[in-house]
Amino acid sequence: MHKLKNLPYSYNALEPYIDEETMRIHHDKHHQAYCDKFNLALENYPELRKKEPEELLKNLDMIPKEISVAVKNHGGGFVNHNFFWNILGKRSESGPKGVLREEIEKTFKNFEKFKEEFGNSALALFGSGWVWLVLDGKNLKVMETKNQDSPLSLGQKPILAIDLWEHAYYLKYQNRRADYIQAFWNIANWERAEELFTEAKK
Ligand code: MN3
Repeated sequence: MHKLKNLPYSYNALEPYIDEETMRIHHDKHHQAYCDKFNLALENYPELRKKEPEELLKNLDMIPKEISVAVKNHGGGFVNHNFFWNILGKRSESGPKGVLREEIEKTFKNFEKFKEEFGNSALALFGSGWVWLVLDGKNLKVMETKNQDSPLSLGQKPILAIDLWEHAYYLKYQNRRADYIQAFWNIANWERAEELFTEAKK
């Protein structure tokens, strides 16, 4: 059985950018539901249960047909949110400092241009989904995924992500998605992103 981990910080740690109630519902209800339904899908597949959820998402074509949609949706939701909690938290207004900064400047010209592309993509996403900064082979790029699809299923290595399901922001921001995206820059954990980038480059 996969278990839901506690948040790596308190529920109110991201205030005022993400409110405590949103974090409680998002983690304890939504994320828990993905976890439960993912476990349910794997109930009769002890071999698959032993594997890391990320491995299953990287190899969706190997998953038995009768559970592949459930693994994609609920396994995706489980893994995406594990990623998301850890890429939030530590406030670093100036953005990344090390090798990731250099690579962002190389790819997007400068940090502000990167924020613009990521933000525009997040604003434009239609329906529910995510926007990511990923390492695609040797290059950084901004991409979106629909629903709970994981970039891992497309061979991409995630560095940063924003959850654009309404459950991630609606209590505080209602229809003002742009304000939520703006707030995100105050709580993006660039130290973690640097670590992920360094790891992904290996
Ligand atoms: Mn969510």
